[in-house]
Amino acid sequence: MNNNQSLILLGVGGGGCQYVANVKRLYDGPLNALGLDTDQHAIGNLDGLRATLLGGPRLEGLGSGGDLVKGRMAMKDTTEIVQSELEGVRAAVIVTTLGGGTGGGATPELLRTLRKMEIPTLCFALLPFSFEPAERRNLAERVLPQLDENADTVVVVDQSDLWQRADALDKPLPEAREQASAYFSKGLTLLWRLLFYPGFIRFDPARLLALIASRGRARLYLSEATGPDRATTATAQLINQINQAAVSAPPRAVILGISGTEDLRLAEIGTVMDQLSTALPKGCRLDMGTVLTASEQGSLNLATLLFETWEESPGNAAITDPNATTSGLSAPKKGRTRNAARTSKLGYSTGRGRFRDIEPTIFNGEDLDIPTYIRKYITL
Ligand SMILES: Nc1nc2c(ncn2[C@@H]2O[C@H](COP(=O)(O)OP(=O)(O)OP(=O)(O)O)[C@@H](O)[C@H]2O)c(=O)[nH]1
Ligand SMILES: [Mg+2]
Repeated sequence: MNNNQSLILLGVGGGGCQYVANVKRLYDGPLNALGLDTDQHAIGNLDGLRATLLGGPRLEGLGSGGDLVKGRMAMKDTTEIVQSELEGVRAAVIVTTLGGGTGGGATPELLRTLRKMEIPTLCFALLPFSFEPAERRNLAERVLPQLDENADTVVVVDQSDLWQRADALDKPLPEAREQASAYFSKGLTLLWRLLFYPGFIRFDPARLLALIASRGRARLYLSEATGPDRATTATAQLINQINQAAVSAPPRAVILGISGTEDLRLAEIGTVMDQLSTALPKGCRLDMGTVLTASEQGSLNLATLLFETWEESPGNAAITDPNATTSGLSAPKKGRTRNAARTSKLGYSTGRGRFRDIEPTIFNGEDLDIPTYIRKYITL
């Protein structure tokens, strides 16, 4: 099993599949992704995304027509095929658009299947645009509690907010769609990049699994800046977004991904970490990783996931997932259930795990070690 396949990205319904197809197209590396929809025609229009038709004979590939029950039944009809696609998967990221019958009806059922298979789930639920009929939003609101109940972590993203933040509201539609997808894609693929293409500071995969399994809501924020003060500017943008959001609970744990090109400097990482950790509430745990990309010369990108229900426990801190290998997301060993792993073993590594891939800074034959302003954020 290739490690890239141990994490899967699933799109559900017409909109969810479109987002995932765009993410896959925009991501510069192998990404294990699958679309799930009841509409054969919509599946045919997915550019480069493998997709499974849900509820074949029941709906004859014509979609659910906005019917949540049909969406749910279609997923039930196709459970075995979907399960076979998930063999060996260690964690699933789901993107669903709510407002229609497939996204709204099939997603809770899919999450139940994933839970039975003991696969931790991070579910991005995109709400209808504010200009869409009120019934769509009402339908979406009805589905959210079912997502909360069946997913491990739910990230609710308002599509109008997303397009506004991506500066796409005023653009012609094809361009706007591209821009909004690119923006979302950067945040979403952060996890893949952090785990599979780390640069300098690696994010601990066991830690990611523990955070996803924490059962609750999370929020996604992204920022980008160029120029000599890009670290300060991008961090200020991020903090601004975090502070402006109407939230139900303050963050308890944060994953920060810093991505830049070869010109990313250690001092910039320090600036981001100093400013962000100062802005976060006391006791909020901040974990980070860096990614070096070849594209987007000169820009520094920040992506954060803020978890609202993380509980730091001595058990978590002390136990390392025995299934986690160097890359941490390999298939679980047979013969023990992942439920057990989730409740008692899915802590984060307390060894020098995250320093594994850091090249020592050698100067005049001496290892200068990690600067303290970086090291103080990292648990040894
Ligand atoms: N950004 C974007 N959003 C979309 C797209 N298609 C649908 N949506 C959003 O997704 C919501 C649900 O619509 P669909 O995804 O088409 O519905 P579905 O889940 O396929 O369900 P049915 O078509 O009723 O079976 C809509 O209200 C829109 O907000 C798309 O191509 N791009
Ligand atoms: Mg549809």
